[in-house]
Amino acid sequence: MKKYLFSSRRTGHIENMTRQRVKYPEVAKRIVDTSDIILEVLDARFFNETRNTELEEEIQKQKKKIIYVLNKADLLREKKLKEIKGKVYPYVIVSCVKKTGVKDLRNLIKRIAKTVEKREPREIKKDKIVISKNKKIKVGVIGYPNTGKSSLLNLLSRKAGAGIGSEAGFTKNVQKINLSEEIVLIDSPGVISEKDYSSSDREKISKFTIFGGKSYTQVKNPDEIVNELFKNYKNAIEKFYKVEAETSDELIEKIGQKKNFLKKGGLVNEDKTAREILRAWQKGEIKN
Ligand SMILES: Nc1nc2c(ncn2[C@@H]2O[C@H](COP(=O)(O)OP(=O)(O)OP(=O)(O)O)[C@@H](O)[C@H]2O)c(=O)[nH]1
Ligand SMILES: [Mg+2]
Repeated sequence: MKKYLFSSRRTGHIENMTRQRVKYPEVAKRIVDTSDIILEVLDARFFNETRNTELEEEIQKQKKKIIYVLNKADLLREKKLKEIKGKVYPYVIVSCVKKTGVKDLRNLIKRIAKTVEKREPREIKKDKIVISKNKKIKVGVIGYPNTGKSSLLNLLSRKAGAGIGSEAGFTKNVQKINLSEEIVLIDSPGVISEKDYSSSDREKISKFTIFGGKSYTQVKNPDEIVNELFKNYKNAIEKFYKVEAETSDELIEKIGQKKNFLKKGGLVNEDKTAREILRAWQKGEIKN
């Protein structure tokens, strides 16, 4: 049932995958074109890294309103929470898990909606932008894969309307939900900024995997990504697994031993162990 955004190995449909990958940024761009207000959902832990500066420029160019939604606040320590305040504007700090900040966001949307100039309403129909009869104010939700766009929509609508998935690239098409009589919310698939995305550049792949853009289940070389992670978050990983290591190879070795992730012959299963580390990281169990 599920299609995978990046993994061609898994399905074998390489062409299909490539075509899809090209399509998503276009969908996000169309959301910007047709919306009056854009919610950019960011992972509060990596809010700079999960920003899409290309789309933000487009939003500015088109003089649309933006609201930065710093989600997953439950995964941040108090000190970090303080640090991120006011770094982007206007912003709301939310947690879809703890259900905090949602009321503030709803109020902010309503307040900004009142300031939206009436322009000729447009909407996406069968992949094309058309003049719309619908006079509702459109609020488009954009953001990096896996930042919680669909979760947020569910909360805002108080209905379990939009599908949620724990794998990056879950939402495949555009979904709409009424926020009020006058306001409609539009979900979209997650996209990584063009400058940060690559299907071959290992450094880029490592980076966007660390920030949640690609699921730990789908990466080809989990050990390479653990190596990158280790460079920046050594202490956090050591603390979480209660091990000490000089190198990321040693780290994988020790955690594999500890978890008893062994192959035939008793050697540590490095792939499985590295994925476990990435899983814990992506789920926010390892806190930095
Ligand atoms: N800890 C935590 N996890 C969250 C929060 N919001 C969403 N998640 C989790 O993040 C994962 C992705 O959530 P989605 O709502 O599917 O994210 P999305 O941005 O729609 O993802 P795509 O459609 O793949 O781009 C799920 O496992 C959610 O449970 C939050 O506030 N805190
Ligand atoms: Mg989604």
